[in-house]
Amino acid sequence: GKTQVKRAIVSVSDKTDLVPFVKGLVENGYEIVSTGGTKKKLEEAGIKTIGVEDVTGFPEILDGRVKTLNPYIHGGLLAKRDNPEHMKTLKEEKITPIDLVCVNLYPFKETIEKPDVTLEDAIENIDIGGPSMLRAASKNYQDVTVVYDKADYSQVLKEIEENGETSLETRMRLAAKVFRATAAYDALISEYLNKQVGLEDPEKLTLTYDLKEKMRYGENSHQKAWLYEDALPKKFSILQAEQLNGKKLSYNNIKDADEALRAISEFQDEPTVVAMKHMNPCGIGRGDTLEEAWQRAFDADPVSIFGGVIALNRKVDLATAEKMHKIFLEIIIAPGFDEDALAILKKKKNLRLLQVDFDYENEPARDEIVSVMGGILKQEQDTLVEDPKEWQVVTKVKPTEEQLKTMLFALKAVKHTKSNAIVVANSERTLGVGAGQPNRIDSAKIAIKHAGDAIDDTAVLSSDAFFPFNDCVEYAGEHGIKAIVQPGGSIRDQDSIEMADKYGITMVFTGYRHFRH
Ligand code: 93A
Repeated sequence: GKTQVKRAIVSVSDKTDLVPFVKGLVENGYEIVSTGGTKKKLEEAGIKTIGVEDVTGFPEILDGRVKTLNPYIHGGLLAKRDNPEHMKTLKEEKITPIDLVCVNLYPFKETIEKPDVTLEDAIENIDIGGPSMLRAASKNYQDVTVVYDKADYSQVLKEIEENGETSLETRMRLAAKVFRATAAYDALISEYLNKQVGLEDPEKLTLTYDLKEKMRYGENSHQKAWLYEDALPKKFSILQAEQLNGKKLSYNNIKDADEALRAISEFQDEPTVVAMKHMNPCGIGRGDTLEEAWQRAFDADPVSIFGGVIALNRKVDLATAEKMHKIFLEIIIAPGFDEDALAILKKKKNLRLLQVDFDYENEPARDEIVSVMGGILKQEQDTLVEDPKEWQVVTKVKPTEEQLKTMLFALKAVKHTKSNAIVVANSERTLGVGAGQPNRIDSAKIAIKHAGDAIDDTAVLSSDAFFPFNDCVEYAGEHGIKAIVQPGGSIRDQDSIEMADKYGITMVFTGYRHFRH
């Protein structure tokens, strides 16, 4: 048969699984060219290789910044084997064709993820020579096999063992994979550098997401689904949570858990518990202790909390755990769990326990992205912090300090409730949540009916958007509400103000709407 020697260049940063692959190449008649660290690794494993400097006739220079950037390498990669002119040139210039490239890149992502990374360190980890070889080999996939992902080592070797070469189809697939990878590599570098110089352009969209997991299914069991993770460092995120117990998170779990985490981040000063259900809070409670906060979140809606996603803003103690253990919950998210609390909660095998680093301060508020048919929408997160000093009192009755504090609490709840959103709350907890109705009065009715007898002089009603008519205020007045907080801005505001005055309600305009759809 034809025993023409083939040539591979091997230059990898991630050297796992490399040795058996290269051994296999050698056994199938390949000679190996390699760079400094790779050469060392292969020779330690008893594989003879040609140093890249012996091919280029040039030493590795500038601390390795220039090792493979050379026509003896790139000529060997880019020459078309069926082009006589190309092959003549190789002969004249004494360039040996290269048939296979095995390269993976300087670990830029891993480098910028280090907490104490310097800019200099990051820049040194921008690979130039590696992507150049990968791209050259990929452009010439007709003749060259490019192996970037170690997951492809076994298939490539198998094809070479069986047929002496890879199939054209495989080479094309590998080439396409490389261009996706090098594009993502560069996109991350650009994103990182833009952040460094504070020149982020929100209108430039770079999507640098890696597949984190193929999920069992999506929103329903007949929908396939995938989870992706952006490449930037993060802490306060469900994707960074340490799972201490329970089954894998499902698609819906991740959405609910993320929403619960966003909601709990609003409450930092006092022990607070958010119970999230189908992307709406069914109960938010606060207290002097976490146990008290839990009890109040539970009392807010003991029916809906069944199967809920719970986020707590303090380390879970035994007393709180014992109470939570009594009911069926999907997920519990907290900054930590006391050992005895964990032991109790772990008795339920399926209960998902997530420990998240509650380092909200240092977490950049990434833009939100949703898809529409044929495109995507991006917006900043609603990170607006309401300030009672900026509010406008529009009624004869003025709010008390206590009412203002409850309004702030109710607004934080309504901000994380699907529009049209109405939340009734007192100083301890939400009393009623009206979510997602296509008209505001129905949301108000749901919230007020749910609150029922719990409505007393301390109860506050909050609305995520203005009242188009005075019917919500009237309904609230009829049911004993004494304080309302809403953005204001309707052409019929005056009707609502007069209605509030009629019932002796104090009403405040914030000036900011908090739709969440
Ligand atoms: O510094 S580089 O951008 N310049 C080059 O010419 C070059 N050639 C290969 N980086 C270069 N490489 C990269 O070196 C490869 O992509 C690979 O990640 C790494 C392997 O180096 P070593 O074999 O010394 O461990």
